[in-house]
Amino acid sequence: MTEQLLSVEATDLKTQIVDQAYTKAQITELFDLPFLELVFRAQSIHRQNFESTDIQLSTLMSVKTGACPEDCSYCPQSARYKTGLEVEQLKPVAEIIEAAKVAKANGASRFCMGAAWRSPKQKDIEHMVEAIEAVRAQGLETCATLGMLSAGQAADLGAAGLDYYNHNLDTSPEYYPEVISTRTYQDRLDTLDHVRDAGMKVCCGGIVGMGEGQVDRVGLLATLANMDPQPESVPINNLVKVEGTPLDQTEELDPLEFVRTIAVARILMPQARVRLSAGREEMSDEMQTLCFIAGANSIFYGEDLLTTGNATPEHDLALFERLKIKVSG
Ligand code: SAM
Ligand code: DTB
Ligand code: SF4
Repeated sequence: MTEQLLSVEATDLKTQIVDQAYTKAQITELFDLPFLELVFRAQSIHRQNFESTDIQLSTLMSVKTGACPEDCSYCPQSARYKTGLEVEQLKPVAEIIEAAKVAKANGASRFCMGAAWRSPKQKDIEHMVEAIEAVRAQGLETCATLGMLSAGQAADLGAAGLDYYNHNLDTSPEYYPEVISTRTYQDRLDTLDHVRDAGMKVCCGGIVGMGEGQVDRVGLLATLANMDPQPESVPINNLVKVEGTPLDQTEELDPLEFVRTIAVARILMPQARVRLSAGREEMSDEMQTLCFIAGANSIFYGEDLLTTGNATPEHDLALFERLKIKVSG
């Protein structure tokens, strides 16, 4: 009897462990569902976890622009590509505070500061600590994306009250070397571990439309969904093609495949804010609406992303009005 009980328990335990890890086969099955079935499932899960009409707004600010030593082949800020970008030094804290005030007045709940660094230096961390404290004092959630972090740097940012750290995996482990050679996938996972250990929330997602296969979108989402805990915030970027970058001639991804990626992300990470991120400027209102139906419930809000344009706030507010979407605090 006890033996039987033990074996049942052991089986249960095994089932639990297996259940926790999403396999790539399971995720591929989701991608392969009829579109309407996939979107229905995503919307159902979305409603179990969020107000169906709620959207969260994050505003980006590039606090240090261009001249980055990394070779990310999608990025206009890499010093290796001639993109005509104007390099800008680290912005003074006062300027960051002013931008945060404007973001808050315009309705954003989170302010995300991005810097074109491989990893910050100690003096950069000290500067960002001051900026984070000041932005928080404005009543905004704070997020930063500053490149790779050591455990100590993550601890300093966490102690300053940084709510979220954004560090994207960008694509699957297999496709990654096609896109970036100057830092490894494992480097990224290590930074994400440091962010978690420092008690901050994780903002981690990727880019689609970089010429990857569906297998790579599956691989990216598998890696994200199998993190324990899962990221609280998952930006899904559609590649913004910038002249001079190696990816500027990449073939457009089928827009419905982009929507599928959002839907699968929502199903796999039911409690995450799935952010419809870069690429919105080129999307129709109807395409964005499909993404919201598929479970996206956050956007980057503001005139610009980091160095490229974004859908305008006026346009976004008009779309929310048409859709009767409510901005959450
Ligand atoms: N330098 C830091 C880093 O890479 O960790 C932080 C800033 S970096 C610009 C933040 C993220 O923006 C990248 O990881 C990438 O996912 C996204 N990104 C950059 N250029 C993009 C583009 N052209 N289209 C879409 N997403 C892009
Ligand atoms: C993220 O996933 N996308 C944002 C933010 N995190 C930092 C950046 C998008 C950048 C798009 C290209 C640019 O404007 O430079
Ligand atoms: Fe540098 Fe970040 Fe751009 Fe890569 S994505 S080139 S690390 S700014």
